[in-house]
Amino acid sequence: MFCYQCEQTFGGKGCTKSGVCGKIPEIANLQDLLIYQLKGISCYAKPLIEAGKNIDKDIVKFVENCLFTTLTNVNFDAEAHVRLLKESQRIKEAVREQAPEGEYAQAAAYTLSETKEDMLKDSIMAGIMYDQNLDEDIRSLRSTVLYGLKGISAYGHQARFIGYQNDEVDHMYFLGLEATTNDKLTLEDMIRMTMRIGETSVQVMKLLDEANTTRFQNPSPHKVNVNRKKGPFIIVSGHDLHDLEMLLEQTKGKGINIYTHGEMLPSHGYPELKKYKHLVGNFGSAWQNQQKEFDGIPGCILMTTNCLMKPRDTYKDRIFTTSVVGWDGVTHIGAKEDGSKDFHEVIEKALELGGFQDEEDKQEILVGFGHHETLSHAEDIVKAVKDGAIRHFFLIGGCDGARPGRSYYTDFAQLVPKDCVILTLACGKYRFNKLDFGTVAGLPRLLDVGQCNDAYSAIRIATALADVFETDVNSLPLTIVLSWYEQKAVADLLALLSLGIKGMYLGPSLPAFLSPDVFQYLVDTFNIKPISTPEDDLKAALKQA
Ligand code: SF4
Ligand code: SF3
Repeated sequence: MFCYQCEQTFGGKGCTKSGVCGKIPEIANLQDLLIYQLKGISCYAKPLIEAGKNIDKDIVKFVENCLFTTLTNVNFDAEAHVRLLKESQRIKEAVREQAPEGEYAQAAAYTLSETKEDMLKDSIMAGIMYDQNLDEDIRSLRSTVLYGLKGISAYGHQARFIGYQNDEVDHMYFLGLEATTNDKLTLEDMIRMTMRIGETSVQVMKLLDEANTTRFQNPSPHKVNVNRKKGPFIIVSGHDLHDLEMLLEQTKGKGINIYTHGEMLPSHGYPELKKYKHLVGNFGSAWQNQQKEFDGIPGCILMTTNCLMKPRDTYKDRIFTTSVVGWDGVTHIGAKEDGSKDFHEVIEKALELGGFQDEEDKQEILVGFGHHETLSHAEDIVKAVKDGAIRHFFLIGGCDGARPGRSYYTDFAQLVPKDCVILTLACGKYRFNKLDFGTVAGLPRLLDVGQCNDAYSAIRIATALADVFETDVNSLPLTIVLSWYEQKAVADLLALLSLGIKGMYLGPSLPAFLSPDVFQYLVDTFNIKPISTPEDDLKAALKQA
């Protein structure tokens, strides 16, 4: 196996023996072959799209689901991959029938083997490093495009689940995947494609924002209890608000408390979710602490998306997966034909386990500062900046992870001067969101904008403020400090770059899939800066302002 798609990749270079995430070679190799199949499908789909034809939405959905399945910490179930591989062959043949005659890449011509053993043998040619002669910058950009698409697929999947889709985003899955197997494309072509992936990432986040704010209304400030309450409970993790909504409906009046976990925290801000009185709080801290925090708890956990870690035996019988998430031996709750889900197994188990017997004192944190809420204070914010009460804004956001270098983000947030506002989003916020930052100019100093896809909200906030100040985003007193871990952060980063945002700090380490030349291109074009120390970076950011 060879995988270098996430930040915790072994030795900062690549996982070759087994994934640091727990992905065994069998899964990694099946994922390589699945991506290879998607590339094959895309080779046939591209001329159809170019001829103005629409690709069947079931095929789009399949490709989107497969991409999402291979995202870090999502699916570790070999049989689930074999099922998807078999389906991929059927789909490839169907698209091939419609495609014009012509010369297609090897991935298009390949016929899937019958057995898992043979698939694993075939997977060698689908590996990232298989073509030893491939230019390292092309390999790097192909990987960047693929990982950006994986991130986009996660957001696209969530939006589609509640009935929102966008043809341009849908087409980009195929056009992007085809580009990663097209030997005719030059470095410049691939750079252009990388920026198109960034633009698509903006589009899909906008779509998801529209989907979430239409269905669940615009988030508004809400205090969330982060300590436990007495009684049976279910913890809902991941990003999918609709899964949470279905579970809240099905647990109504059953005496079960629902807690959010990880990236589900911002759901407390949405009026159509916070109206459920049994949505009582947020459990635990960042995803990488789940094995310790879920250990033997007297309740259930539902994983709707990433990040899933290897479940310990002490809770393997009470953790459930849904959607594209999976782990061999863990009960999976599938969707019915109409998209609805029946969570009775989770509910019964939670009641049987009995829940917490004691209650902790309340401790609350504040969420709900999406673009709508934050911009409702625009006038006050602008006045505070003009009066000098607010000196600078820092957006400290992105993924969390287990590496010790990530204390940088906690230290940075704590060092931010009292006359500056901190905006945050995604799960990296767990590094500091339980600290008390107080207020500035009547506003909380720490504003939780939402999940990683709410990078779109941050963009809306920044562009609206830039308009008021009659300037551009790069001239605002704003510094973006990104932490990355998995491929949604890659999509977010590309989105920001495609909008021309410069001078971002990126850490805790640089992506292994960026070749030195590609990284240099990003430095030269976008002035990307690898993080150094919180003290130095903060000083530089405030000096520049
Ligand atoms: Fe390694 Fe990350 Fe790939 Fe897992 S997802 S195998 S940790 S690079
Ligand atoms: Fe976190 Fe896994 Fe990326 Fe939506 S939950 S951000 S790491």
